[in-house]
Amino acid sequence: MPGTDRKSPGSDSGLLTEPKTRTQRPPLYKVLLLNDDYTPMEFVVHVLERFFGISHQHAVELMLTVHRKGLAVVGVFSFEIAETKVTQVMDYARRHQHPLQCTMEKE
Ligand code: TYC
Repeated sequence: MPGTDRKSPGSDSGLLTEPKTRTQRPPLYKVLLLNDDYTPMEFVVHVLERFFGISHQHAVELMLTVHRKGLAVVGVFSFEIAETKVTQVMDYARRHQHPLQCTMEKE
């Protein structure tokens, strides 16, 4: 029947065509640690190890980068994971009465 032979050679079966819309990657968020004059260096190193799974050696280097430059990216995550990390660090710092600040921004 004319018009019903959708898979005949040369007709568009839809199998090799580009999708109508591009698949969107979920946005990523940088988690930043900010320097201050009061939080002890060892506390920052501990936070990086505890909440970001960073090795002791890397944590010391990263803490010193924040100390010298004012801030550093300590991880890149989906929105929900980034938000959880920020909340965990801020709560932990507050409980220990340190003014450490942790924020996130879209990559
Ligand atoms: N500047 C702090 C000090 O000299 C150390 C420090 C490092 C604080 C990193 C916060 O995110 C920070 N004790």
